[in-house]
Amino acid sequence: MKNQEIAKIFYEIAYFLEMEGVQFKPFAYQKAGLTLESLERDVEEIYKKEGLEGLKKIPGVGESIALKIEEYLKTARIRYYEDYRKKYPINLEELMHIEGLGPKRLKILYDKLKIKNLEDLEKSAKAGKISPLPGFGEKTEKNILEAIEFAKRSKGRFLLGEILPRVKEVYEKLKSLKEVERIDMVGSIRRMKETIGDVDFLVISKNPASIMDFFVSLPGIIKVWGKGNTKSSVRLKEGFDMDIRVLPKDSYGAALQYFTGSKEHNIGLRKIAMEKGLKLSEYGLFKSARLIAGQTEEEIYQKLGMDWIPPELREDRGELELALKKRLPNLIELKDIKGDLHIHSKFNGGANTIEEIAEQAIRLGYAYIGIADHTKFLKIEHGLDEEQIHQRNKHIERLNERYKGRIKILKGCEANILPDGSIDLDDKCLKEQDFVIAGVHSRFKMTKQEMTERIIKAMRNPHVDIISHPTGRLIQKRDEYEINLEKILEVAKETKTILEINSYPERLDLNDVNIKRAKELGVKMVINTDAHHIDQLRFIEYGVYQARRGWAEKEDIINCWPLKEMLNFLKSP
Ligand code: DGT
Ligand code: CA
Ligand code: CA
Repeated sequence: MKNQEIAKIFYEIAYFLEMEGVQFKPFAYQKAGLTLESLERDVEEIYKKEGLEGLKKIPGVGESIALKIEEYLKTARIRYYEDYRKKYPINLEELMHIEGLGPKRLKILYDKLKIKNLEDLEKSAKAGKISPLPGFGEKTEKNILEAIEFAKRSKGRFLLGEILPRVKEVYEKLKSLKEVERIDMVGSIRRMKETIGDVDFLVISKNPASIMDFFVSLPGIIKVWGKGNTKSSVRLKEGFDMDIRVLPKDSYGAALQYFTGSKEHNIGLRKIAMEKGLKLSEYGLFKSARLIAGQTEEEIYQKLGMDWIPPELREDRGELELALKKRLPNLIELKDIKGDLHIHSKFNGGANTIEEIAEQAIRLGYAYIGIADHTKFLKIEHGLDEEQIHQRNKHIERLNERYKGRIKILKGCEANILPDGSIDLDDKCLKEQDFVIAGVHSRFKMTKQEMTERIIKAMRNPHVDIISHPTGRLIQKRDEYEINLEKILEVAKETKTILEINSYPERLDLNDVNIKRAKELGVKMVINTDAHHIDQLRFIEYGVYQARRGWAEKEDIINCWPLKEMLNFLKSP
């Protein structure tokens, strides 16, 4: 599927246009990129079936963008883009993700210092050549160096949400082969870790050679690291590696257990086996030299006197002890989600109308949705003021008449927690909402004490129900803000403030460890998508995986509850 490749090009075109200070056009390319990136249908299929007209029906795709998609599908390049790349021969992929370096600044760095990549950037910053440039200064130079460190640390790992759809595609292709008796994803991708180093597959097959041939010739492979009789390893053009192993049926369960990991979990499990006088390896569970379990994972855990452990829990964070006592949590599942409370509509610059969002939510089987538009302080996101919110609410009330019995639309907002902890809307407006989400969207670099007090003050505001993306981290881009999370959890419990598990692939905030801690303290959470486009409503699965990794059960997550129960909790002081 070429959707992601084209989306990436559009984002880069938008970036080049912004470097040159072009108005409006960058937004159009960004929007097209966003749409393509989250589109479930394959653009190539659309084009094959419906031609240029079909492309133009994709929201956000007009004539000129459709022509560029066509050009790419036909020639594997887009001349408009190639021209920009010649004009600015810089490694955008490396540089555009450096926090604090926008397109305007990147252009200055290229024009004045010929900075083309991360290495150039680091050299110049270390030599103090950046601070004297107009609009930069010493503080910016220092921030750039910090951001470079961050980029280096996270190199070589990929966001789960970025690669999972692609990996599932490969999985389905392999699964459809008649020679494949069984196939599983293992390793970190089975544990649904937020970032993935490489992707691992296990297969049962009577004809391993044909599987190896098929695997190394999958479309999109740019390098074959190794091809053996039962094991191969490749790199995809998206940049990540995939390993595959074909295994005998008798030890498949043992291999499944071993290669799922984590390494820490496996070490703990082997220790338990040893204490029982048994030996566990990737080939099976043995008593002396006799194999006593190996075909399935379940029988291995069972012969060790334990319950089977869901892969998301296998991080050696206490799951082994609980499995021995047969007291593992009853983890939430995707099907438990009854609604999504953090959706941006067209009112604040999102891509879709509330009607479109409601229709999509009905398709997902939701009982309720919450429209949580940005509010006025956030000008770049077209935040709404009190009057606009009031008008929107009247619109939602009319829609609720129309959708009665099908879905309930809740009136909400994602308001801003200002640096002093106050909220950027008046009380009358806040009172008018079914629920109020509040989040930090500015001044990220405060001291730990200041930031903690800022968020606590918002939680103590009687109108605030939910704190969005509570730690503010962006995976591989920005660390969490300095906060005393333990203190925030305490106050959340006391004030019955709900903390969000934001499902956006680069947020996943709260993360697994923090979710587990929140649960221990009895803090309630909500899994939201923060969707700006209806196709992003499917991100909810990533939030659910993260919640499972944090041991969450239905009672911990308010949007697993029926509407009435959830509203009661929101309304309680
Ligand atoms: P990743 O790829 O970095 O996201 O993480 P994993 O967990 O997928 O790690 P990977 O691909 O190196 O190995 C897959 C699994 O194989 C890993 O989760 C556990 C198992 N494994 C690999 N190497 C070792 C090892 O040295 N000791 C043990 N006990 N298990 C290992
Ligand atoms: Ca792996
Ligand atoms: Ca591997």
